[in-house]
Amino acid sequence: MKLNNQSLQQIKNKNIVNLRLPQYNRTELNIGIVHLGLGAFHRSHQAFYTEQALNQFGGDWGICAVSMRNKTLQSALATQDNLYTIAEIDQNPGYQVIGAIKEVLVAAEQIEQVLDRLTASSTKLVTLTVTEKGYCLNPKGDLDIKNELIQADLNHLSAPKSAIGIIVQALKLRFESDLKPFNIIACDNLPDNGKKLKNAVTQFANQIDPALANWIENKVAFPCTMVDSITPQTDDSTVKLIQTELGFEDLAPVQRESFTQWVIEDCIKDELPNWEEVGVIFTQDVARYEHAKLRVLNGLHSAMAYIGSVAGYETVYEAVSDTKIKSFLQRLLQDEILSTIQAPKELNLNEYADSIIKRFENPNIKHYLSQIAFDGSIKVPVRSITPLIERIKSKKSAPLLSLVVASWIRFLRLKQQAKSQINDPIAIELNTLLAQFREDANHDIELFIQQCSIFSKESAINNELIKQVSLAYKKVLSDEQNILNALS
Ligand code: CS2
Repeated sequence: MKLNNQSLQQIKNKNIVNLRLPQYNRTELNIGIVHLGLGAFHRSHQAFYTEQALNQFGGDWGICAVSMRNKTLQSALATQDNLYTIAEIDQNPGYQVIGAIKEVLVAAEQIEQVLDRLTASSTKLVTLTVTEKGYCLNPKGDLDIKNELIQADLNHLSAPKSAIGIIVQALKLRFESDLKPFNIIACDNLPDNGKKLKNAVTQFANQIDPALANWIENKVAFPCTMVDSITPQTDDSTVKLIQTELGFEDLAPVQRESFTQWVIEDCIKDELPNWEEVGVIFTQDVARYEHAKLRVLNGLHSAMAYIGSVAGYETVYEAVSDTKIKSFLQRLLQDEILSTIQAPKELNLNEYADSIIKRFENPNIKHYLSQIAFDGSIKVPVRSITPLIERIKSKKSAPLLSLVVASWIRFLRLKQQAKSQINDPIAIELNTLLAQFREDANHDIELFIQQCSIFSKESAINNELIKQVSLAYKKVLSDEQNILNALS
């Protein structure tokens, strides 16, 4: 039996205990949210919270989910009326069929429909998971005007390609027809995500019409958020699991841990889905949650991604099961990271850190290190280089954070030497720098830090960075075959 509107009743009749199904009348559900960046994370996280709110309170908060380019998911979901299952794969697995996504569009091919949806008066909210690079920012956090997509959109805004261009064009059309704007919720892992998005959107708008930029500045809320739930890419094992455990075919399920958290800055004055009643935290203090999560969870993830990959591991579970890596992560937290975090009052940082390591130890989740290792030039500065620089500024050394940065650089060098693809928005620049390496730690690290565009040009800081990261890189190079010896 295939999952779709028709089979839902039959599935319901099976009374499967650990399966939750939509509780509302889906045919009457209208769309109130447009989501940009349809991927596994949106479906496992924001769509899940919206589904909980619909189940308990109803409301016209159906989602139009927009994939920026990829059509695969659209085709798979179309065969099952856009229904799909979330498999929570902890010790006691739980399943939930999500009905909140009513429509799926592909921006690269259906831009008119996307803009129609965004300019419909019924659209109240836009949410966004376009990954860090989708914000098209330069290292200073401003809109990267030189970015190819931004250039293309500035020249041809009626058919925008970037998320920023799409948002501005939709707001422009609403502005011109005197329609209230929508509010925009950034849900990617970057600090001050809402502020950065607002910056990018208003700076883009300013290039085409300062009055529009001013309207956006004053009328659109861009709350900052912290999103969390470990969601590895879907693979065949999830499809099989659902077939065996639930007895139906779902070609587009998502898998994630059962833990999930969403913290949203409390600044939207307009109506929202009843998210607060289903566990979303609304607070003025989102920056602290974000800070703690980015440095602990994402920081450790990146540390494992590079150290673990160089050591030959494939998944987070494999990496954290190595006692040398686990004890390194614990020391990294205790000695260098936790003291840089201003946590929210209600959060016990030590307990939070322990609970995150436990989440990594979930044997059922196959989270590939290669997935986390993507886009290092955007992730590593936020997760490891900034806390390292903070320690340098307060005259403290940070050999362990330096080792994470050194492992990232080593990971890149090994890729470049093997001529395998570096998945990074600045891959060309990285490859050019890496090609000049000589396996001499002082030379290579000085070159990298002095020339790579992600580093600022503050020479005092860079000199200290070069010193600390070179030392770590030397350790990594000295036992090429066994990076784990560098951890002790
Ligand atoms: C990961 C995150 O791929 C990555 O960079 O660190 O996707 C992480 O799994 C999520 O932020 C967890 O909430």
